[in-house]
Amino acid sequence: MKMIKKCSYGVRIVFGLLLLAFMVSCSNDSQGDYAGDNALLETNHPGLDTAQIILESNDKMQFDKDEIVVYGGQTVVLRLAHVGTMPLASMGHNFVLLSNSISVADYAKRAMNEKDYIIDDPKQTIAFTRMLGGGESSEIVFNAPEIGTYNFICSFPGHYSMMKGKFIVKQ
Ligand SMILES: [Cu+2]
Repeated sequence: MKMIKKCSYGVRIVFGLLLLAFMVSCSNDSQGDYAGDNALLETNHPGLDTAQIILESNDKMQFDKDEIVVYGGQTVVLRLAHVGTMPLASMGHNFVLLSNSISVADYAKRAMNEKDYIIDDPKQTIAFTRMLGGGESSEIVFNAPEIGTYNFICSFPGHYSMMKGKFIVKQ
């Protein structure tokens, strides 16, 4: 009996730790607290292992940057924040980094027919965030692609003509 009691106590500790880990991981994808995270703003100097990028999107169908610069070999931590208030269904935004083998218009047109407006093919899509509604934010981590200039867009139908920019990987 003593053994069983010890076990269930241990199980409770493990469960507690899992719950804690879950809460911590959820807070990374929190809603609306991006203003408080300005401390982790852009750090994209050459020589750093990690580039931290914060990209904002809004209810006017705009990104706040049309150019993002990182350096070859870096790990990119990119946070997309939707600083508007409109819901995902009418003003959803994501960040999609396109491979060089595909044009923005071609990608956006074909993505309209895909689940979550993402073409599920690493040869066409280098990295992407989930689609966000107003007040939400999301972080992704990916390796900088090889040195060159890439396009990024929001692939919500009709948004790419206004919501696009260059993602530049420098030496
Ligand atoms: Cu959008």
